[in-house]
Amino acid sequence: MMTGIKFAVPAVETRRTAGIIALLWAALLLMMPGGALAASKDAINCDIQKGPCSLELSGAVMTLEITPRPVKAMEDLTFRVTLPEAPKGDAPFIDLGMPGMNMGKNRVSLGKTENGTYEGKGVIVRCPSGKTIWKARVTVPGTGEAGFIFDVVY
Ligand SMILES: [Cu+2]
Repeated sequence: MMTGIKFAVPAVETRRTAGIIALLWAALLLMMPGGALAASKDAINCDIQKGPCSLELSGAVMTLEITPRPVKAMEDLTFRVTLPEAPKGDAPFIDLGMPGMNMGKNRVSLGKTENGTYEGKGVIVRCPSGKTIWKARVTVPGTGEAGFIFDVVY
């Protein structure tokens, strides 16, 4: 019965479909800014397998390097943070986690090296979900924090 009506009034049906599509499109456009923002917050912002990554922190450039490469889960890794100038407060530290997932506490303490960078050892675990996107949140006490999001090899 329904199909019969559809075929009987194709012009009306097409116009209605076009109207619905226009409405959906308008709704999508309205939702876009928020949606894009939510996605970019957890999006990869660092190609850690290629080399050091830099992010802005309080107007200065902070760099993170993880070695050895490829950066693999369940291996002893060295985390190296470079800051334009030595922080006045305590040494920076790193919290390892996954975007949108509670992976428990996994903090890497950093110590100052001879050439003024900060280094520490840590292990990235293998997520049971199989997801490989990890986040290293670097906190510089008294200055702020920035999150490096990257892909890890399992
Ligand atoms: Cu996980």
